[in-house]
Amino acid sequence: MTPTATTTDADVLRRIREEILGRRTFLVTSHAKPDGDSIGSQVALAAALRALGKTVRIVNCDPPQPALLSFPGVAGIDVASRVEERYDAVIAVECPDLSRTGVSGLDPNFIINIDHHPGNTSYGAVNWFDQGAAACGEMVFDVIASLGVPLTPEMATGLYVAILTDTGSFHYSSISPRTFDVCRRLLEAGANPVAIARAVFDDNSVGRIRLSSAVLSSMDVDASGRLATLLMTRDMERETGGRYDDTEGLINVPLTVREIQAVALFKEAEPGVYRVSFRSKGAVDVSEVAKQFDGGGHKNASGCTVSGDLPSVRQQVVSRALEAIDRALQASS
Ligand SMILES: [Mn+2]
Repeated sequence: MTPTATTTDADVLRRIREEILGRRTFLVTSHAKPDGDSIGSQVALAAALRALGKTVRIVNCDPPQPALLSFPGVAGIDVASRVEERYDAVIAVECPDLSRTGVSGLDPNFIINIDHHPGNTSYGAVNWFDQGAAACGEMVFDVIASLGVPLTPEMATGLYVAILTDTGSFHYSSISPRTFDVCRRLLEAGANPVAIARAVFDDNSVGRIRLSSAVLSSMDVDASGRLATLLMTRDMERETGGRYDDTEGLINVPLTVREIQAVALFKEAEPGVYRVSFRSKGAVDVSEVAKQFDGGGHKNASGCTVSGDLPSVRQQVVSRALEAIDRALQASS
């Protein structure tokens, strides 16, 4: 089956198609600490390029999360922080800025920039942003369609992983009819949503459960009942045997409480430095909160790094987050 594009950005897609078809060697890359959208989009795109007879290498500065390693193509991703060779084109997915790749040596190449993050700096020779895309996977779907490459189960699986993870299992407001249109076609092309969800989410360890338990026990809810905070310290890691990276998704747990509108998770990166992640519902814009601390992200998912002792870091972040919740409530009343 050859899918047809669902986007209206026909001109830039045509340009991307021409630039790809006219070139032979490609490097595909994405941001540091690649998530499901980065990994799934990259392997699908690489598979489509290979189907056209192109030579493709995927390079990321960090390895994929272990839960993603079982998917086709993922084990073949190279981990490197510098590339020396030249390619006919570098395709960066999910990178608001080229430095976000954490890979040096890319600049001299012809760069195609495909991203759905606000604030993209247009660093490519060709730039396609679609903030309306729920995942880069939706955009890569359109690229593959425009290339006329029939979707294989491998490509469909990668793109489904991208969309499943980047929508928080179909929880975020970025979801549109297009999301489901794309997913429908991915299932038709052989993506198995049950097997994919099990592989992505059922990868627990005892240490992770103990660490999750400690982090959730730290939950504090403000007096209004609308903001929850979570804390994860290096001590908790040591005591439980869980790892810092094991807490992905934990931040979403308090958000399942009807009254809670936003969650802030404070992770102790090193003594006196906290990585703060935010999640929110609907109109509550946590990218605005993160920006006030030189961070960034999406309306419903963002992050920043704040230095200081925990009580003061917590107090600053909580007051800004409560302001964002108030703004959203005022706007809706
Ligand atoms: Mn994404």
